[in-house]
Order: sequence, then C-alpha cells, then structure tokens
Amino acid sequence: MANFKDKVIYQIYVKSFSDSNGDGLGDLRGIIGKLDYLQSLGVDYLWLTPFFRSPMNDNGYDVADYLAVDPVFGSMGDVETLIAEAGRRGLALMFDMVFNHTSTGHEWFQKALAGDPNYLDYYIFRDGAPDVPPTNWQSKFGGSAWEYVPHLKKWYLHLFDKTQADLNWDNPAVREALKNVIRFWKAKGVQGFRFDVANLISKPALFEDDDTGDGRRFYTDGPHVHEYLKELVVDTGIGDMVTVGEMSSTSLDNCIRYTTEKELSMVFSFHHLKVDYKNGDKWELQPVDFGAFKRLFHDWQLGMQQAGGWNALFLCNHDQPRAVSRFGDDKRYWKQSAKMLAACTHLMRGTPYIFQGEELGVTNAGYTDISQYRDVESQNYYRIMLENGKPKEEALETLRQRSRDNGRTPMQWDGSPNAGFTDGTPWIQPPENYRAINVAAALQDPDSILHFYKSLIRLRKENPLISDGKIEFLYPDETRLLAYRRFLGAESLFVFNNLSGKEICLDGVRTDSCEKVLGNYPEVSNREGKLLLRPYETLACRLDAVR
Ligand code: TEU
Repeated sequence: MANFKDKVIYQIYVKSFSDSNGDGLGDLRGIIGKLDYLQSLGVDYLWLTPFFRSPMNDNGYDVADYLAVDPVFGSMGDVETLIAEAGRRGLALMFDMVFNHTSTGHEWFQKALAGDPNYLDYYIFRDGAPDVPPTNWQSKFGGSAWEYVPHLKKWYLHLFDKTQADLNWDNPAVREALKNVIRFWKAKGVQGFRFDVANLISKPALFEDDDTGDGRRFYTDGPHVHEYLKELVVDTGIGDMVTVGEMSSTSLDNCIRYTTEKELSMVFSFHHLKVDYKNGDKWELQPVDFGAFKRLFHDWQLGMQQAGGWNALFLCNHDQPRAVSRFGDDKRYWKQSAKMLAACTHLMRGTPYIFQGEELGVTNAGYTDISQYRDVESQNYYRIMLENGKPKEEALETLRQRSRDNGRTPMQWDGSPNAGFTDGTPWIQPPENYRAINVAAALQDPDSILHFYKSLIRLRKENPLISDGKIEFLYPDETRLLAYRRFLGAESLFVFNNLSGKEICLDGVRTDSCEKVLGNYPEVSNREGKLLLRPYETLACRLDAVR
C-alpha cells in the first residue's frame, strides 16, 4: 500500500474553485492556473469533485457518463494537462467515483427506460401499483426513495435525488462496468480515488418497510459491501493507491474492516459532524454538544488505532457548513478558532483533508433569501420545512446554519469583485466578508490562518510522531478541552485545544517544562506556573509530564 500516513489531501470543489473562461463556473483550466498556489501549501493529493458529464441536478454527483468531461468544466485534453502539470509540481490527482447511483440521464438508465431487460437489471426496479411504493424508505434529499415509471409499471430506487438512480451491484455486469471506469482513469495517470457513499452500494435481498426509521438500517454497510469493495480494488489493481470511502451513517466495526481488509486506505465517517443535530435531524437546530464531539473523536481514534485501521481527518467538505462558523467563533475569535480547529484535527492520528477555503478561515455564506441558495437538498428541505409549518424566518435560519451551499461558495482569491473567482457572474455568491478573507490578504499577513496551515503540513512531514505515532486522550471530563498526547518511541507531543471562548487553567501542567512546538498565541501563558489556555487556544508542546 502507498504510504498515506504522512500525506495531506486538498479537496477542490471544481465548480467553485476558479473560473478560467468567465462563464461563472469553475473549471479544469482554472485549477491548472492555481497549481502553484496548491504546491506552495505543501499538500500531496488533490481530490477533485466530479467533473464528468452530468445534467448537474446534484452538481455533478449525478453522472451521465463516467468517461467524459462535462463541457462546462473543460475537455479530456484539459484533464491530461492537469495531471501532467500537477505531476510536475509533485501533486497527485484523486478523482471522485460516484458508483452508488448514476444520473437518470446515463445511457444505461435510458436503455432501462426503453425496456431493455439487461439494463433494467443495472438498477433496482420493482413492480407495483402507481400509488404504493415498494417500501416506505425516504430519500436522503427528502420525500420517498422510490420513483414510479408509468410506462414500465415499475418503481426504481433512488436514495438521493430522483434523477440519481441506485445501481444494482448484485449484477456482475454492473460491477464490471464500474471497474472499467477505474481502469480508464488509472490509465490516464490518476493516483487516488474517493468513493462516494461507498457503504450504501449493497442493498438487501428483500425490501421491507422500516417501522423505526427511513430505511437506512437495511442498506447501510449492506450485506455484500466488503466483498464488492475488495473485488473492485483487487480487479482494478488500485490496492497500492490512496483510496478513501465516504461512509454514510456507518459503524466503527465496519470502518475497521474497510481499512484493514485491503478494501480502502481510509474512511470518512460523519458522526462527529452531527453533534449539532437535534435528535439526529439535520434540519432541527441545537447548539454543538462538545461533550459528544470529544467522545466521538476519542472512540474513533482509539478504536481505529487498536485495530490498525485508519481515519480521514476532516471538519469541512462540500456537504458541510464551514467549521469556523460551526465549532469556532467566526466573529470575535475568527483567527484563533480557525487555527485551533485546524491543529486539533491535523495532529490526530489519520490523514488530514483541507477543503478549499478552509485554509483561509472562510465562513458560512450568510445568505438571507432562498433565491441565493442553489443546492437541491436545501431547496427541497426549505419547502418541506414550510410545509411542516415552520415559520419562514426559522426555515431560513436553519438553512443559514445547515445548507450545503455554505461550503460551496466561490474560492476567495482576492478582494476584487466576486473574490477573483470569475470575471463573469458567479453561479453562487461569495460571503460578503471575502474582501477581508482571501488568499491575497492571507499571503500578506505573516500571522494568517494560511501560514498556520503551511506550518501544520510541514510539521507532519518533519515528524514521524505525527504521521505514525500513537494517540491517547487527556482530561476526559473537561468538555470544552480536547487534549491528547501523540507518542512514538521515547518521543511525545502534547496537544491542548480550548474549544471555548473562556480561559481554562490546567492544574496538572506546569509551564516551566513546556516547550512550544506550534500554537495560535505568541507565547505560552501561565497562572501561578500552571498552563493557562486562552480563548480557542491551541498549543502543541513537549512537556515532562501531565499529572
Ligand atoms: O454525500 C452523501 C451523503 O449522504 C451526505 O453528504 C448527504 O448529502 C448530506 O449529509 C445530507 O444531509 C455524497 C456527496 O458528497 C454529495 O455531495 C452528494 O450529493 C451525495 O453523495 C449523492 O451523490
């Protein structure tokens, strides 16, 4: 297996990264133009969200042709140039494989609709009357997970939008067709893959109603998922590449298996990003439960370590609100909290991911009107919230905090109109604070979040302790303090993260023995010789001991 422990992966949301031709949408040539910036960060892999041919109902996660580049993003020639130019700068490419479903615009689905039995078996069709779906399962984007096709007198399953039809992985022809997609991109020089909702691909043999939930317990980490992933990896020869699976509502036990049984290098799990969901419902607001946040890191870090598994470390992606607005304080302690959240995740055991703009401390979008949102999930749930009687202001506040569009705003390159993302009209607006928060400004400021990220990345490269060391957690009962020790051989690094805007004094830590390695305040502070953590302080240091 490739060494992925000392690597840092940078996620590019292609549609919002850089627009080279003024049509308001990011594109591949835009990325090529920013490779020097990415190289200067020190990252190793670039994960690109899907840029394949698509009707774009879910921004490219509805793929109509896995082997073609959507013209809005560029051409196959651009992909080849990108791979070559990136390679010249020591950057490898990781492409996003959306294999749980295809767009209903895909040729396979169109043939199924035309009644071709071979292609009907590529998807999950069930006979039935027009008013009774086969099960009561709910789509993750709201509404029934089944759509009726009158002329076929059949329903098809879609766990996401109704234009994203779930593939039937039990059909060997489907698995073979998907392997060919991997082989195609591998031959182009792609060196890593991300698998979208990789743990939802294996559906149960029998479809039944879910009396207690939305159906996910029947297909999450489904019956043949481990077998199918292993087969895909072995048959395409990507076992020595960096691979990551997105695991929706998964379990620790399954993630141990995904990463220890030659399936994937690492996994994304999301439990730590649901700690502000009231009763597990994304559309019901509640303040962050930092106790749960801490506990989840504790359990996953130690659980994976004990079994030899491996985590992807992240707080942001294109489906999540911005971490600094969510877990930090994007007003009073914007800079401190963005740096603290970065250090807190990057110094744990696993491979860190940076989502475009995170390295600048980009905040949530701050939209005030429904017309500013673009995401299909946000549109659907806005309607559902209003239908359920939520007042408009409350529904808008919920979107302000929860919408995926918070993570999809244009990359903030400079303070010029549209943040330097496009010369045209951007498909989605940047947050208003882009005039202060942008790459150009961050490069000028020696104390910027951007420079802090560079230091963090460098630290990982220089210290096997960070990439390979073990972890143990300290201060289990201090809810707003996430503290841990990394260790390898005789060496130790202590990391203290204050998850609050209040001071915390640590009785057990004497500062006279403390040697700072990295932090977000100029000097280590103490009260009567004991370590004093200021608001949102992060401190990585060498110490004799913690009592
Ligand atoms: O996301 C999968 C997923 O289950 C969640 O991100 C989900 O969309 C969200 O939490 C619901 O609140 C992946 C992709 O990352 C996402 O962009 C796609 O829309 C989705 O799969 C379908 O392909």
